[in-house]
Amino acid sequence: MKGKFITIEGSEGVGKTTNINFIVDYLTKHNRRMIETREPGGTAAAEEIRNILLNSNGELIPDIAELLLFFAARSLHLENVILPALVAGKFVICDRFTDATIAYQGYGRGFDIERINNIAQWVHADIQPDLTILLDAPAEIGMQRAKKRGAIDRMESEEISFYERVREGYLQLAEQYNDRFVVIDANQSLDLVQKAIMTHLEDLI
Ligand code: T5A
Repeated sequence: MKGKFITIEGSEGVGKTTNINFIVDYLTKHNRRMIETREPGGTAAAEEIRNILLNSNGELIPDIAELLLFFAARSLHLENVILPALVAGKFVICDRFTDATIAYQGYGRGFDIERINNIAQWVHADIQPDLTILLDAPAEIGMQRAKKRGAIDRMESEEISFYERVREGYLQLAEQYNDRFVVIDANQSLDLVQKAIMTHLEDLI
């Protein structure tokens, strides 16, 4: 792969969208070719799956269906968007990837992590991000920010303890894969968050 795969992770409302815009501006200023994309989503069909996952119109989505839908969307996204961009030498800036499945469906819902890793291996073999930026903040803070921003979706409607487990899961992943993860305190001013992100981008480019 000639390109670089950068993922941005964190629980609800930690500032992923805000900081992805910052990353895109930074790379544009440095004349890097890139695509900006997100999970679940990133292709027409994967965006339809996103709609099902985030707004199920009251229909119960069993946890197993949720897990498999995230991976189905990921498979579409990888084959049709991420891999072609990486092969073409572009930076891929992606809002969430498989770490989110481990944090949300593994630590949050309680699925066996080994089982999730097996599906991940099946769906994307050895494809891993080159850099994963984990924006970390207490679940309470992130939920307050997300609620202030507007209506909440199905995945934002859990008890606070769910997002605390998700945060814990992300921190465990960051420790386990410390070769590609950087953890940034998202509970500080946006200016400081972006200074920290910039340091890591400088290293990467
Ligand atoms: N999911 C996803 C799974 O369960 N499994 C999976 O495998 C995958 C891929 C996707 C949902 O699906 C789940 C996780 C999610 O629940 P999403 O599109 O990723 O959803 O959306 P959210 O995580 O819900 O992202 P949000 O858009 O809610 O939050 P962001 O993008 O993290 O936050 P952002 O940038 O919109 O900021 C929120 C507010 O905070 C302010 C911003 O201005 C904004 O108003 N803010 C700050 N305020 C003060 N200080 C700072 N440092 C700030 N940074 C941002």
